[in-house]
Amino acid sequence: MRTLAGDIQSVVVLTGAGISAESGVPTFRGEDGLWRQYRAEELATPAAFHRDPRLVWEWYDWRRGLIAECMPNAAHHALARMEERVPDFALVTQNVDGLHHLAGSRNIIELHGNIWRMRCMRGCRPKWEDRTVPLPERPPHCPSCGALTRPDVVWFGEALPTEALEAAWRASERCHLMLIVGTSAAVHPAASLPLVARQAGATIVEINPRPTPISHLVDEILREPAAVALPHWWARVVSGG
Ligand code: BJW
Ligand code: ZN
Repeated sequence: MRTLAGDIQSVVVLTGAGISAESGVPTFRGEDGLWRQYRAEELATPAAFHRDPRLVWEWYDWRRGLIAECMPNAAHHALARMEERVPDFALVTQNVDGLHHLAGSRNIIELHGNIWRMRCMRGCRPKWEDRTVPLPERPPHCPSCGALTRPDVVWFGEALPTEALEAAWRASERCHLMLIVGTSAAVHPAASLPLVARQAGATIVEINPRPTPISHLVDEILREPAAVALPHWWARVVSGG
């Protein structure tokens, strides 16, 4: 493998739904990715919410219920340990499940928001955390003004939070090593970050049981589940093997 001791001075990890699969969180595009007969692309949109907020909230309420029962797995924990050893470390996640926080990671950049945060559609108050499952009403309404409430996540066609995207972009430009874990790399701009790192000369490692559109540009591929591969890979890197 090309990973050198110097590479682990500056590391970006890009995670997707696959890292939480072994914790029991369904992925979006795998066999378990369908909810009722819907695909993520049909529900995670402003148009879907506008058309049928109750349906969209039923999906989120179902997912919140599932996630509430899930614990971080060995891959989440390995990343928290990695952060302690790497001087310049950023964990860029597309996941909204909060499992990286639970595992103890600190420098987390959430590109697609967080399923436990709510926001008023009128924007009358700052965003707030609400961990109630199941929700007493679907769709829920703003406790201050009574308008519709939405989950503070990023739907298709919506801009990613500027600060998060800029931080992820900068970290990708300067990292020596990018580790890509459990993402289909189908959704942009997150899927462009490996390209940014590659063009800046970083070593790229992919951990995913299946090939993805970015597999051709990586230096090392581990075709194994993250909870197996990630702790082994990290142990190998720190032991210099
Ligand atoms: C395992 C495993 C195990 C299984 N271990 N691995 C450029 C080109 C083409 C299109 C676009 C483009 N730029 C923008 C677009 C449009 C669009 C887009 O990308 N469309 C594509 C689908 C074609 N992007 C957007 O609309 C984005 N917004 C945007 O660009 O705005 C521009 C703008 C600017 C200014 C003003 C206005 C607009 C927004 C994208 C938002 C994505 N949102 C979602 C929902 C979030 C909320 C929620 O959770 O409900 O994010 S969709 C969904 O996909 C979710 C995920 O974060 C995201 C990525 O999915 P992920 O994590 O990769 O999961 P899966 O299921 O796809 O893959 C799992 C992987 O794990 C698989 O590979 C498995 O093999 C693997 N796996 N078990 C390791 N045990
Ligand atoms: Zn309000």
